[in-house]
Amino acid sequence: MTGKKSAEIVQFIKEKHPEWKPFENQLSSTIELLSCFSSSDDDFSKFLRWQDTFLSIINLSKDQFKALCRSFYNELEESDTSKRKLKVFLDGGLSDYAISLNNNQDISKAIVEFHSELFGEIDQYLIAKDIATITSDTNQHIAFLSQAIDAGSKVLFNEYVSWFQSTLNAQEIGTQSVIRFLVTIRMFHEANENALPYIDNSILKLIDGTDDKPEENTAYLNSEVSKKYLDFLLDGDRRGATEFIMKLADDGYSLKEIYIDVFQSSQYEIGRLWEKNKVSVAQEHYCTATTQMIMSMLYPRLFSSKSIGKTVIATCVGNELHEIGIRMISDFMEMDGWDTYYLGANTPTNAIIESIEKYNADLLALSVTLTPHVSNASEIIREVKRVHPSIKVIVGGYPFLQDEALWVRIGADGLAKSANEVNETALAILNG
Ligand code: B12
Repeated sequence: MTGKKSAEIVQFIKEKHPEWKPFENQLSSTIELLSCFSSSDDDFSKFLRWQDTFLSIINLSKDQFKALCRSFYNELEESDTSKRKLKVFLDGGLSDYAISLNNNQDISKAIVEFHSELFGEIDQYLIAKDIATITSDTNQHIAFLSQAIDAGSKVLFNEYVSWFQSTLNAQEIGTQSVIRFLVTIRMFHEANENALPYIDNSILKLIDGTDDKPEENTAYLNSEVSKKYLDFLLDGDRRGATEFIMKLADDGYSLKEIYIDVFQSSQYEIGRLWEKNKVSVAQEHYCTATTQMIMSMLYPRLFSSKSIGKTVIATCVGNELHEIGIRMISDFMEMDGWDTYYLGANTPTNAIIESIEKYNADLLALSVTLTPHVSNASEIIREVKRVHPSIKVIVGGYPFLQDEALWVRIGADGLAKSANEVNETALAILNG
């Protein structure tokens, strides 16, 4: 806030004000946050309205904070604009800012309005995007973050924040925008004691820089064939991609290898490139559609000759559109001798229950990719087990790869992290 870098300010305080030494940790956070919020002239007065929130985040009392600001004040030149701002604060120009809203739609709308009012002029993210995009982004953020809280998962909460950070950073928008967003949403959750630890933990991680994502990760493409396949896709060469895979299959690559080493790894890589703003939505759709088409062409090759006499129903939950994972699960189980009924995406709970009855299923396989759909999985499991107490449920998908204890909390009987593991885990579940 004084124009100095935060490390210099901390050093300055430590030298001139030894009384602040015990608060060394909070000092860095304080400075970071202050510089985050007060980088324009009129912003500081806005910041004052919600300093309580901020103080609780850094675990400093109001009196301690005022004393800290007074230390600053005495050291500042008259010409420094921060001096004027600090005077407003030290003179007690504070007001409470309490907002109570009930439904998610209204909360998202209010968050966007308030966030824009606070930071509209200084925040790169708010400057770069139009209001419709910000509103739809905020809806998504709220859906993911509130569901992570409902699922009791700090891992998923932090994972989503880190994903948001990574997508913004890829567009040359700094992490401060994420911190500002979290501080804004925190204000809307002040009465929600359940939510605060998640938000605070995440803000502090971002401030400390402990949540930085590794710069480049190309580990998803771990073989020459997967690299070659992805090149075909990114070049828009569907025919080349198809011929390449058919030749692999003819040359003796097993379907399981093709599915995991080529299709899955290239899908993960496309997701990473999309997150890093290196491929467009259209490219991602093209790659996914091509892979799904080739999977259908391979389908006639995958039936197993011997049945193990077990039946599985495989489906996505809720509005989940990510269906390749569960399709692979179903195909692997088919190859391992299961009778499979693949219901795909968007299947209502009563249709799942009817299918269990109709096909006399032993196992239900549920796939979730997006965190907001974790609660759908948990509801389906509860309902299905109420109607069919003996049915076993195996789950998998992105949130379960992040938070390895999640499957237990939602009442599933087991988790498989990839199609390679599913047969063994599923049989272990059925054998109790
Ligand atoms: C393709 C894709 C899409 C396609 C899906 C099309 C389709 N027909 O499936 C479309 C375009 C619809 C899409 C949309 C969105 N997507 Co998308 N998508 C992807 C992408 C690139 C690939 C998914 C995939 O095919 N994976 C390959 C399969 C084989 O892997 P898998 O699902 O993990 O499955 C394996 C295991 O998890 C496990 N498994 C999975 N299910 C199950 C079930 C059981 C029972 C078991 C035992 C095991 C198991 O076994 C599988 C096989 O080994 C991922 C990137 C990624 N890392 O996955 C992003 C990704 C999942 N998408 C993402 C996002 C944000 C979205 C959108 C919200 C974007 C938006 N703002 O519109 C929407 C949401 C749409 C919706 N309502 O569902 C993010 C999620 C980020 C997060 N933090 O949660 C990801 C990670 C991309 C990224 N890196 O940013 N997406």
